Amino acid sequence: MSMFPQAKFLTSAAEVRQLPPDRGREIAFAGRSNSGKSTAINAIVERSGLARVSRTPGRTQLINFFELAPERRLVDLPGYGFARVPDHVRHHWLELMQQYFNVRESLVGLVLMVDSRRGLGAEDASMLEWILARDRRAHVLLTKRDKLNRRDADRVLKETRLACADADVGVQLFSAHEGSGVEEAQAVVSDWLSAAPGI
Ligand SMILES: Nc1nc2c(ncn2[C@@H]2O[C@H](COP(=O)(O)OP(=O)(O)OP(=O)(O)O)[C@@H](O)[C@H]2O)c(=O)[nH]1
Ligand SMILES: [Mg+2]
Repeated sequence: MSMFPQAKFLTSAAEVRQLPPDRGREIAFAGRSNSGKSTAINAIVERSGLARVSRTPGRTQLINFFELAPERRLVDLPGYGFARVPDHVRHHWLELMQQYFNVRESLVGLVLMVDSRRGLGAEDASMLEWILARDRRAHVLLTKRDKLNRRDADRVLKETRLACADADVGVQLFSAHEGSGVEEAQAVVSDWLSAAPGI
């Protein structure tokens, strides 16, 4: 049985003024296009069709909100790092993200999806800086772990932990396809969301 049996899609926002009421707690999921954000949300919530999984990277330019319980949300942020996106789209993305990170009081932490074959990039590091500058929590999922052998997976885990060593950032391997690391990620989500509603 899912830890979040009441999970459901709440709303999408293309602009900051479309964000749902800023109450309770929410966790943002961010990462490059195709890094596995939507798949990770589905695995953590244990609902395969909740967040849409796309084979066409860069399609989601919306902030998608999922409600796990009253005033408890997961937020699927639009991906970045997609080469063929026009400048005005990239600019809009940057503005939307900075506004979102700046205004959102209910934002308690960021789960950052990083494809384990690529490792942490400059844009990923910026996302971590933004959230840590606001004194919120951060946790990195090294996704698609099933694509790597044991030695390469251990190496990327070690390198990413080292890169995040200055800050209080959790780093773990994750594979939605083989189900590895899902419980660890669920524990982080449930811990960050667990304060009485209304706080
Ligand atoms: N092998 C493997 N593939 C995965 C895993 N997680 C996601 N994928 C694949 O990676 C692709 C992208 O996954 P999404 O979850 O749509 O990624 P996203 O970050 O939400 O992508 P955008 O919303 O387009 O930015 C899909 O083809 C998934 O099936 C995993 O754990 N293992
Ligand atoms: Mg997605």
